[in-house]
Amino acid sequence: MAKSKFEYVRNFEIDDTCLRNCYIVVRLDGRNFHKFAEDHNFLKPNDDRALALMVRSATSVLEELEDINIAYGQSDEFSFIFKRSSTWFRRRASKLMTHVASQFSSSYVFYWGEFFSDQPLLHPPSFDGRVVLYPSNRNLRDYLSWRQADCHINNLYNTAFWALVQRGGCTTAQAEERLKGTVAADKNELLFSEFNINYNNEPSAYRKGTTLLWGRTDEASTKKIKPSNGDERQVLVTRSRRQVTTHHCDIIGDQFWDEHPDILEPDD
Ligand code: DGT
Ligand code: MG
Ligand code: MG
Ligand code: MG
Ligand code: MG
Repeated sequence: MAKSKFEYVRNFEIDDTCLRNCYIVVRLDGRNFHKFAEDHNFLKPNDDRALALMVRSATSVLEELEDINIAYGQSDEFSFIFKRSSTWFRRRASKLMTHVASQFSSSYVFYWGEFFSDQPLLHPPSFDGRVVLYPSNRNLRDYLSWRQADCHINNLYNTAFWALVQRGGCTTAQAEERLKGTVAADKNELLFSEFNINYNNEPSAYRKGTTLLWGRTDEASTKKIKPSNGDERQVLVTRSRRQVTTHHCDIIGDQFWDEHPDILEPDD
């Protein structure tokens, strides 16, 4: 087929193939969610509806796209890790990133009403995306540890901050002043001695964020069969189905990785 004289413009497209053997991480982050949370009356510091909607949207990304072995989310962000051996979309970074971002954003809107039944969606949310490549299992684990440590630091701060404001009668400026220069142990102590809150008993979803993995569940159903030499009868059949599973556990230590040896592919 003859090419048009315009065909040459294709050559302006740049190659953004992700380096082979690397894990491809796509991290999304809600745009201006400070304001989005205010506008939609998110509870402080953690809104269960908002967290569940993030997890539902991320689940849709795992279900609809290929080759994502694990995802981790907290606050208004989610990281999706493509297998290092993935060849989906010829590993083109822009394709992977935009598919993740648009599947996530449309799911966030699509499922909004399931989680916020009394709160209308007032304006369209959006999520930025970036692609980062990690060449070794250690680097990937350190990346996920970094995000989970961030979750812990922010949540401990926010828990202490909002306890001071909501229960301690502080203004936000006073709460900020009280927490200035404190380390984790100080915040734990403050929560315990002033508000009788044992931080370790706070919901693990808040403290640890959410990890999504693929698991299998057995689904039972009944099926009618009719043997040639007998009467029709019902039998119970179980089918194993791949399903996204949700975890709020530590992913920094070795235990999680020992328990889930299939997530990582060996370093060469
Ligand atoms: P960005 O990402 O630069 O466009 O700006 P933001 O405002 O999204 O900032 P970011 O991503 O650093 O911080 C996340 C914001 O989302 C933070 O201001 C608090 C808000 N947020 C996330 N989850 C919750 C929640 O469960 N409850 C409330 N009240 N706010 C939340
Ligand atoms: Mg930000
Ligand atoms: Mg944000
Ligand atoms: Mg954020
Ligand atoms: Mg097309």
